[in-house]
Amino acid sequence: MAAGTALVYDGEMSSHKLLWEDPVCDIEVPERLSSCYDRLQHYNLVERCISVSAREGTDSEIMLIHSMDYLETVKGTEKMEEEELQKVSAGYDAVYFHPTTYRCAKLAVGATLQLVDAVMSGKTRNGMALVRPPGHHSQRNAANGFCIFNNVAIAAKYAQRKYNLQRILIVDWDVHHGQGIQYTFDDDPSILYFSWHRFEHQKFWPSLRESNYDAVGQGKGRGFTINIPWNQVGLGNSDYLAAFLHVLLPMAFEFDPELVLISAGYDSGIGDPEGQMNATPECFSHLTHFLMNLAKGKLCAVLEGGYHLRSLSESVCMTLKTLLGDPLPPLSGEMMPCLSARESIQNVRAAHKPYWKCLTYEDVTPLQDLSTRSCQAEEAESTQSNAELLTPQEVGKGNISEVIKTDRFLEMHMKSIIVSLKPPIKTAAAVDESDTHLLPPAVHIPKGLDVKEFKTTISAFDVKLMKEEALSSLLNMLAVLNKIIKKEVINGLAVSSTPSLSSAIAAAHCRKLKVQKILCVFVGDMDMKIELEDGKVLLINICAKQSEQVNTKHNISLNWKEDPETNNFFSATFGFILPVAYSYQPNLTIVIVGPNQNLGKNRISLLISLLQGLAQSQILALIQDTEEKIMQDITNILTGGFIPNFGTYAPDLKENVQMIKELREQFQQEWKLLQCSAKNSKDEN
Ligand code: X5A
Ligand code: ZN
Repeated sequence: MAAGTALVYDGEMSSHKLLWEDPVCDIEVPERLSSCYDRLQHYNLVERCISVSAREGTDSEIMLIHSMDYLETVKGTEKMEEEELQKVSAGYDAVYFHPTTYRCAKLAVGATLQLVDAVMSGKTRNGMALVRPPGHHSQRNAANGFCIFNNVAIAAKYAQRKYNLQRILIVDWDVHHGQGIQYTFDDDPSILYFSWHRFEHQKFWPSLRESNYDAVGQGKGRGFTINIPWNQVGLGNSDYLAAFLHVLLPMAFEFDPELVLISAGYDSGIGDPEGQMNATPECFSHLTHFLMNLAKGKLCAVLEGGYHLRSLSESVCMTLKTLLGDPLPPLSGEMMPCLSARESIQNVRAAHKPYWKCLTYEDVTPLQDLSTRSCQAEEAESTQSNAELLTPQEVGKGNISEVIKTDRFLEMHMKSIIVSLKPPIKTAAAVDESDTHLLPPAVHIPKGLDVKEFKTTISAFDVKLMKEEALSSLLNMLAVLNKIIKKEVINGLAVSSTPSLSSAIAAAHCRKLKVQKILCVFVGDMDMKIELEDGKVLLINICAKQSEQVNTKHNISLNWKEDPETNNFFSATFGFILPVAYSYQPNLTIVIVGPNQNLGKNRISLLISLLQGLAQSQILALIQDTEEKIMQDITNILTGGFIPNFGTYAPDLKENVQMIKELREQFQQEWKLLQCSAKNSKDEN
């Protein structure tokens, strides 16, 4: 199993710089690269990565995407004087050349390919390449938008040829449309290209008709280009999250890529003068974390844009930290996608319905862009202003004083979100003596707690009737839970003969230790004994049996019908469980796996893996002792293993999708990330 994270960097790529005055290009500066690297060093992330050297991309590699003529043109700039350079530059849209541009552009290509090789050869599981000049706008015959050679497009072609890959996903989270990548793979169904971008009804650069949601690809490639046009500035964490949950992830899991490439531009982050968006650095942790569950974790992030140096470098750090497997900071801000973002999401879903099974049973009707109110205005209404702390909405505008404001905001923000020291041990377990051999050696097995210490927690329950064995396993579980709450470990698992009672005791114990919000996910048919009265618990129950209980905001049952043909659970996971969980923002997650669970180990593994994005990755997995066969899979996920393949894709059953749709409608006022369209919102009621 491949492990480790590659970092490809070469300071020489800082030599490419603008020699004359040009207000369009002057934001693409050498410090973009060095400030990222400095920040990585500041967080001691460089030393935790496997360093991979850059190299020059070869002519034939560059010609996987670009014409020989264009390559010769770029080559020719190496010997030019400033005046000539300026002339060549003027022949393209938003581009500058420097005598070292050709060398740097070759290094950017080669660095990207070195990263692909590290990941595809199994030297590392994933990695990031910090490169300049960026690539995603450049085209067969043209430089464009600061981009000379299309690093990511070349990498995709290279990976297809060298490793015989059938399916590659490219996620372009840069705030600009990577039209160069789109043109390259427009009719190619083997590359799924996803891009979101500032669009503003085609007013924003590059102002192309083909950046809109109805550009879905051509010929055989129809459906394999996904564009989310953002028609307003000021979008942020919850809008991006909604786009992932309701658009990209269902399609990406259906596509089932063998490799994920990220065109990782950070001009979609807060404070960026180009993007004018509000996503805070930890948002990129979450986006990265989602994508790490595809392609057995094979993921290459390649730098594109990003022009606010502090925002860029903090976001790069959060991306790399996540690739390294660190727990994720909670996503900040109110989890409520704005109307304009929901319109875009609805339109993309409608445009793609003919091409994706995951959308078959969703009713998505296209809609014209109706919204006129700004997102800032909308958010200002609902966000309480806080005199001490600046909110992202207040700082993300982009002029000089705003740049400094963003610096100050990020200074405070990063201090508050960076999870204090990472515990040396990731996972603790409470299992029977006879099962310890099933656990990897890195898993810590703490000593059970003394019963007296837990008298008050336990006294409310009938533990006196318990066999000694059951009681001691309960105390072992509480020892694991204690370690999670005290942050001595990140997560834990416990085997129990009475998981339902154990979970109730665990929840009671959490409350005693002042854990504010607990997310409990039950998988399997069990009685629920958890106290729900005080709203400190949100319970999601995934069961086969129809329960007669009436759903409430904090107690929701999903009656999931099993279908032997259907090896998936994606509509429930992305369409309901994660939106609710992210809206709730728990401090701790408990997953209880009981008998008759009708999901199977892959789907439970994926669910647990995704839930690690919440509650600073603090999860307790409680497994019924009759279900021990799943213990190793869950341990694998908790200790940082990757998600196995799902096998052939089959869409979720119509009745299951229907049920999810109804639940979404029922709860989208409470749990707002469930909203994936412009209707059913407060705006129209
Ligand atoms: C890579 C990138 C942006 C070009 C903007 C030109 N390019 N106005 O972010
Ligand atoms: Zn960009």
